[in-house]
Parts: sequence; C-alpha cells; structure tokens
Amino acid sequence: MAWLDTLKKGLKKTSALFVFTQMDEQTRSDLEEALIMADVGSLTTDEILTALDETNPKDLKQLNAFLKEQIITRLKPVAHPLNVETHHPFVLLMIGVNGAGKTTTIGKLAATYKQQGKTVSLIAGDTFRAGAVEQLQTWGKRIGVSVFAGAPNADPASVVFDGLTQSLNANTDIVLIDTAGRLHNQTNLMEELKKIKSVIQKIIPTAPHATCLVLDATVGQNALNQVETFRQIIGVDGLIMTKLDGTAKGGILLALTQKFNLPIYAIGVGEQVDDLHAFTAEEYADSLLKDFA
Ligand SMILES: Nc1nc2c(ncn2[C@@H]2O[C@H](COP(=O)(O)OP(=O)(O)OP(=O)(O)O)[C@@H](O)[C@H]2O)c(=O)[nH]1
Ligand SMILES: [Mg+2]
Repeated sequence: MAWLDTLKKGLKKTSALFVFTQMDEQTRSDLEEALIMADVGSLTTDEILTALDETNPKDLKQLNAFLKEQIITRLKPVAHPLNVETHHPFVLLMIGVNGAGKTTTIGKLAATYKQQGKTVSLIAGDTFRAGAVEQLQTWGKRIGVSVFAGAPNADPASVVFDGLTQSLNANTDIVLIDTAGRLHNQTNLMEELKKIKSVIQKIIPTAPHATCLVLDATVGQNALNQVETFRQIIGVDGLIMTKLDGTAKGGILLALTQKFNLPIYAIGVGEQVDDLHAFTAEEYADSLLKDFA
C-alpha cells in the first residue's frame, strides 16, 4: 500500500540527499501527482494541498507528519466497527457489485462473531450465480455456522423470508444475509434487492440493522459510482473495503469519505478467515505512509 512511492521516487529524482529545506513547486506537484495516483480524488487532494501551503513543512519528516495528520483527521470520524449489540437478532444485509468480496466477508464476519460466543446464521440470498450457495455453505462448514439455503433457483426474497423466520425461531444473535452481485444497469436485480429489503422488514420492521456495501479497493474511482448507485436504490449504512492487500490505491477511502462520510466497518486484507480487520485511521495512515520518509 505504498501509494506515496511515486512521491518518494519524485523526491529522490529532484533531491540527491532525499531531503529538502523548503516546500518547492516540484515537491508540491510530486505530492499532487502521488495523491491523485493513489485515488485520493481531486477534491481531497486540493484540500490537502491548501493545508500543505499553510503548514509549509520544512523537511521530509515534517511532510510525513503533516500527511499522517491529514489522513487521520479525515478518517478517524468514519472508523466505526459495526455495533451488533443494538438489536437482537442483529440483521446485516450485504450488498455490492459482482466479485467485490461479499460472501468472503460474510464468512470472515461470521467467524469473528462466533469467536465472541455469539450465535450466527447465514442466509444464502444469492440464488443467481452458479456455485454461490455452495460457496457460502463451504464457509459455514469451515467455521461451524449454520447456513440457510432455499431450493435451487428459488426467489431470493423468499429464501430470505424463510431464513430469517428460521433464525428468529432459533433465537440467533446475528443474521448475515448474502446477496448476488449486481450492477446499476441490471434493473431486475436492483428491484430484487428492494424486494429483499421489504421482505426483511415484514418480519422485523427495524431491520436490516445495517446495509453494508462491500467495495473492492482495486476498482479505484469507480467505487464512488457504486456507493452512489446502491445508496439511491436501497440505502447504504456503511462500507467494508476489501482487497486492500492488493492495491497501491488505498487513497480511495479518503475520496469516499470526502463525498459520502459513511462509516467504515472493516477492511479486508486477504482471502483468509482472519484477514478482516477493524479499520483504524492511525493504522491506515501508517500503512499508506509506511515506505515514506
Ligand atoms: N486479496 C483479497 N482477496 C479477497 C478479499 N476479499 C475477497 N477476496 C477474494 O475475491 C474473490 C471474490 O470474493 P467473493 O466473496 O466471492 O465476492 P462476492 O462479492 O461474493 O462475489 P459475487 O457473489 O460473485 O458477487 C474471491 O476470490 C475472494 O477470495 C480481500 O480482502 N483480499
Ligand atoms: Mg458472493
């Protein structure tokens, strides 16, 4: 996640000793380029550059401290792990485009809650993609959590209805609902999502207690469009950003926060069960800046 590598290389090119005694134009434009390349977004980049001009760091150490503070100040307010204690059962609806990491994230979350001694059930609301139900069942077996699946090709809303009813009867603490990946132009699938939500509300009027949009960090600026689309169609309470292990573009969280100010529940940093981490602004800033100064 060394997204400021560009800047570092730029500074190395322009300063043989990799030190500078004042903020010059070259350093400023290297920083601008590095921020844009890292998907921080033009608005946040402009804000950071304006703050930079006021702060006027004298050396690389000060510049590093300035950037760290900028990142932390912006992201600390959105670092909110999901609070699942607010409702019983707590119903989480997982949504997002194809391949974002919904099913994997459900598996990781379920394992976390199970470890905390809670009872968890998973509902296989993706009856659309071949193999989706089996993928969730594999996770369920691996972590020892029950999975509710409907008949093959069943209507996802009816699967969710039956699964939620069963979870209520079993007095489950947490219900995690998987859904199929879908894109903004797939009108039927988007309508289906609304139907799923209204079916949930028929059983539990306050649910879903969190509608979580899963975003793949490697898609870059497109993540902004995804939030916009899902927000309009069904509403989004918070985000989980996956695949931060595989990108130099982690700055997208700054752009998303600037635009939507949504809680970041967690981040995915790998495919394994323990690769879901709580999001903290400090750690995030450190990892973004780790090879810098
Ligand atoms: N490196 C990495 N891979 C991840 C992460 N999260 C998920 N993946 C991988 O991304 C791929 C897609 O993950 P899924 O969980 O199937 O994604 P999905 O959103 O359920 O996909 P659909 O159901 O097809 O829409 C899988 O190969 C996962 O192992 C992550 O944080 N890091
Ligand atoms: Mg899936």
